[in-house]
Amino acid sequence: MAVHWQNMSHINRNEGQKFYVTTPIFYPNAKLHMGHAYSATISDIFARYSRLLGKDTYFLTGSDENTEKAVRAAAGAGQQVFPYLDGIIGGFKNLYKRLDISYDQFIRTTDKDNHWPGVEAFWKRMVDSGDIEKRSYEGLYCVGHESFITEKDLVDGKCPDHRETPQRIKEENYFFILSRYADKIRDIIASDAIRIVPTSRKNEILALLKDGLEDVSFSRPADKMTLGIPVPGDNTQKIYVWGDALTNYLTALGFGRKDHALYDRFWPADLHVIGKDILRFHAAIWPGMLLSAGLPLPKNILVHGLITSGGLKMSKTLGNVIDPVRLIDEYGADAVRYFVARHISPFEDGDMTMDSFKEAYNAGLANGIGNLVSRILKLTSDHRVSSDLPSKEDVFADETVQSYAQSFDEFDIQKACNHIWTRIASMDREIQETQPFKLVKSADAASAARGKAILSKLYRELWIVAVLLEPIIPATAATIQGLIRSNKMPSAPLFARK
Ligand code: ME8
Repeated sequence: MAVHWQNMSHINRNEGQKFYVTTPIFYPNAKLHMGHAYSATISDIFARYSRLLGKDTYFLTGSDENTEKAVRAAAGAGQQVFPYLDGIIGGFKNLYKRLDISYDQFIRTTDKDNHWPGVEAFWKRMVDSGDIEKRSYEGLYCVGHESFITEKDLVDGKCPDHRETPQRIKEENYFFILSRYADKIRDIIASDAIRIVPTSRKNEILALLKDGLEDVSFSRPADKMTLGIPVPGDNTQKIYVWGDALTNYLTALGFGRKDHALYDRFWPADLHVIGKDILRFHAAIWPGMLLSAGLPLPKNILVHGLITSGGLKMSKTLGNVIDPVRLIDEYGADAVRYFVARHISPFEDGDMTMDSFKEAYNAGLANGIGNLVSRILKLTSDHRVSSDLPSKEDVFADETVQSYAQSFDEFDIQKACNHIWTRIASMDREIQETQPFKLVKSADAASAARGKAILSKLYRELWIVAVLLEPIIPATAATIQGLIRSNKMPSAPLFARK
């Protein structure tokens, strides 16, 4: 592979640039499954990529706790709400640690010091804009959705997602007059002022916006909500889930608090990573809220698909829920990260079974990068061949790396992985075809020199791969970089064959 080193440094060009990436804040009514781990992992990959480019990076995740789901789950577990929440959040953080999720902050919406002031300040801004109105409301309430749903959403009288009959509720609510912003939101999305990726999701939301938007209930009577933030100036009402939850992206940065240095440094978000199930909330309600509050809009929303297992939605009753911790125990964090990055499309639904996981692990890791590292470093260490190693800046200035960088610009992690594994395959092929292991032993000096030159080139090529792997499989990338620097083959295979 031809390598053209240029003086211009991609990394230096990114100095002074910032990148703020968020995951959804997950409900703490059960432990996280593979789907949540997917969102967290791809968000982490974007954060690590941005750091690799030298950008000032902030990565936020958290939990959406002011919900009756959590209260019911605590009761089901025979626990008090707050100890229950602490236990569940401990589990979230444990998974993140095990998966090498390099978040900068974990925001909890029950955090009165860090979250509540910002929600209150945000609410007041919407009130000042005249966009909050108290109304008497009668509707069908789906507990699973934590929202009112319409007759036309129902299938056989039940919510099709939660298979529960909704409750008919009549109550006073504060409404957010979202309908006012429908035209503006449509323009914002059509013009990519907020870029929604992939385009199919952008079109989906544009189609929805064609008919305008309905106003949304943003509070509920305080006596019907165990948890939640009282409406400023009216403690008979509490701010209701989406009005509270979406604001986390700002409150975590100090919005509405005295210390808002992070807000000044990082807002607007560069990337909200979400699943397709919460597209409407992020692409319609959230921009509407920000317009009402007069705050800058996020730049990109990546809407990923849902992970199924054996073609079916993961569900406890079907017994096909994949527990990421179990996978990490058996295969290691990097194997899980590799699988979701390379074998699940970030733009569509993807399937995953224990069998497909094992097959991918053996092909891409054990026989792929793991084998290649042993092969090359065995030869370079035996024959004392090395090469100058390009700095990370120079790696990104290499024109052959541009398609990797471009894939990241398109949020296409899968394509970025394919770039790396194409390089791995072509190095394998080069070894096969040129047989440097024979050449270096040749009595003919010219042949031996040619063998060494090939090994030296492979050594440097392997270094480039190890740099490009950093966001995807960070622990393995660091191990490979260490082995290359000391020119040693691994004492045991990086990924034992299963
Ligand atoms: O919706 N495949 O929380 P939630 C891929 N609290 N991703 C999946 C998935 C699957 N099978 N299942 C879940 C909420 N996810 C709100 C969010 S944000 C201000 C508030 C991921 O716990 C995916 O990111 O139900 C989805 O959007 C999210 O978990 C829903 O998490």
